[in-house]
Amino acid sequence: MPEGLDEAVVQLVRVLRGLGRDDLENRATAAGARLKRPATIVCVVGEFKQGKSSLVNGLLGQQICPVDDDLATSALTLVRHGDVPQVTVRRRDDRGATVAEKVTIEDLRGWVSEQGNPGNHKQVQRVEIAVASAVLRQGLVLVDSPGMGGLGAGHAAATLSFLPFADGLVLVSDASAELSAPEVEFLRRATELCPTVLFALTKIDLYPEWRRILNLNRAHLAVRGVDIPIVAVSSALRLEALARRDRDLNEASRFPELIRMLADDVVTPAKEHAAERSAADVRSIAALVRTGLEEERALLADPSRMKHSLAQLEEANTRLEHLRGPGARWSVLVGDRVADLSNEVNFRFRGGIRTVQRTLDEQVEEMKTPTEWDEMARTLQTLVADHVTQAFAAVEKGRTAIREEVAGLLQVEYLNMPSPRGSSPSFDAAELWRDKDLVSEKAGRRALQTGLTGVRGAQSGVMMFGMMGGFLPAAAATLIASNPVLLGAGAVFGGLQLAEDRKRKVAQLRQTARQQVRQFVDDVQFEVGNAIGELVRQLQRDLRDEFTDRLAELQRTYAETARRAQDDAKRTQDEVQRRLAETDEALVSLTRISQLAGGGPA
Ligand SMILES: Nc1nc2c(ncn2[C@@H]2O[C@H](COP(=O)(O)OP(=O)(O)OP(=O)(O)O)[C@@H](O)[C@H]2O)c(=O)[nH]1
Ligand SMILES: [Mg+2]
Repeated sequence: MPEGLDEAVVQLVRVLRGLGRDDLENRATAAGARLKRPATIVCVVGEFKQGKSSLVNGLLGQQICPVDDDLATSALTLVRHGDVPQVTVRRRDDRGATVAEKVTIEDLRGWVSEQGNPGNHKQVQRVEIAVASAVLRQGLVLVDSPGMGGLGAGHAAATLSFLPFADGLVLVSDASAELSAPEVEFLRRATELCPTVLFALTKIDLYPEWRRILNLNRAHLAVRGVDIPIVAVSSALRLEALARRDRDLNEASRFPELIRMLADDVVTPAKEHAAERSAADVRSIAALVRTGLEEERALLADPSRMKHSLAQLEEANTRLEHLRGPGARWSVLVGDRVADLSNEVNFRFRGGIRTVQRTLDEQVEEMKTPTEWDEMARTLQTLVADHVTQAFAAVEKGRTAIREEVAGLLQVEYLNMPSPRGSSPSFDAAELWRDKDLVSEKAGRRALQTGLTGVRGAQSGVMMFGMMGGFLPAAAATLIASNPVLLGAGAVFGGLQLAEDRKRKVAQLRQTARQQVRQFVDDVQFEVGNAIGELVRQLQRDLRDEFTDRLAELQRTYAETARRAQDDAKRTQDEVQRRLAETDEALVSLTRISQLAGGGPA
């Protein structure tokens, strides 16, 4: 991160205020805010009762998430920093619409726990909590998730499907036993989807043999080639230590080590990423106002060019007016590309799901006893979740590609525009769209292996997650994990009476299984199809807004330069000298700002 970035933002805002550019000032301020608190999403996942919620509480240093010996967490819970504590429950109402309700922290149990909300009959999709906490202050957002036990694969698959959009993952498993094969497999897949994966061995105060378990786990992971940081912690000791303000006990809880790991491996890289984006914003804004000021300065020094220059500015303005209109080529391009993307993603997704269905139908033909169903349901869940992930990842990849293409087109159109001072415009319009390829090294490296490059591109984790979180738990997690179809052989075939005729029984069994598969696949296609449609529409709006805003900034720069030049023409000689000094001073500031923001000398 360029060291003087904070200072660059402050100075830039000052220059912009002097110029009365509130539009750019807002963008610069946003860049500054992003710098202070980039949002970093860390998901805490694991089998039932391993101590996930306790670990989140340990990190927060307070009892926020409900903890219980019995089933506790039943909904995804996002905890972010907020000076005023607040809890928002997002759920579906009776008519299926998503509603957000404010509740108190004391009432939380009634919403996110199995006890207070059995079988999730309140249809909670997600809960968002704001609390004041030191670990969150840097922009960390912790996500507590329901246990993925029992028929684990479904939930695991659903969790994996939103991992490309998280910055970090902590898998929690307690020291009572070694990691199970599914846990190891989950970790292996997670490392392909998420830039930072940690393993936390919990409850070490409870199991004196935890070191042995730790070593066994290390060996299991090594065998599968999973190379991730491991930390052993005790949430019980942590809370005790904080209550007693006992430093040694806090060390013994090993939470300081976990917090350090999160800071070094998740928060710092995310911060660097955010800083790069902010720096790019700062440089592009500085370059834009510099163009206007240089033009004004040139006219102050040589008023004879005024007429020609004003004509050029006017013409550029008219062209930009057209570029901002709905008929502009880039705007049509956005529409076309987004439509193509939507078709392609839907086509692939449907194709993929059809293949899954065929595979399952074949397996059903071989099925002889209800017990085989559990394994098949797991396969079904995993394969479907894979396709869901791929579909969303493809949309995100598409977003990056379209954005680049539009930026390229606009750059060409811009270069064809008349310039007040010569044959081609004097500044690099591409700078305006510069922040495209900012996939951080580490994220890029891992994501590459699964072809997910670009997914995390210009979007921040929280934005993505907000988007995904809005419907993924509904469309994928709920569907994939708790669909009645997949609740196991007992639930599905419980009604199947032992028939005298074994042949008839097997036929009936297969018939039921086929129906279940079809029903599930139809539901997923419907829900996910809708979600993709929604996402794509949003994407189109975002792209249009972004480019329209940039064009508006450019247009305003030209318009104001023309206006200022006309005002300057009426000045006395003294005033001209003063204005020259002012513009020179502003130009010097801008050079300094660009340098502080990591740009070379202007
Ligand atoms: N002694 C001890 N007990 C712990 C520790 N962490 C969790 N527990 C206990 O383990 C039980 C489960 O803890 P939770 O934090 O609710 O576990 P969870 O993984 O969130 O559970 P679900 O959300 O239901 O899957 C509770 O009784 C906790 O008190 C620990 O570090 N030490
Ligand atoms: Mg829990």
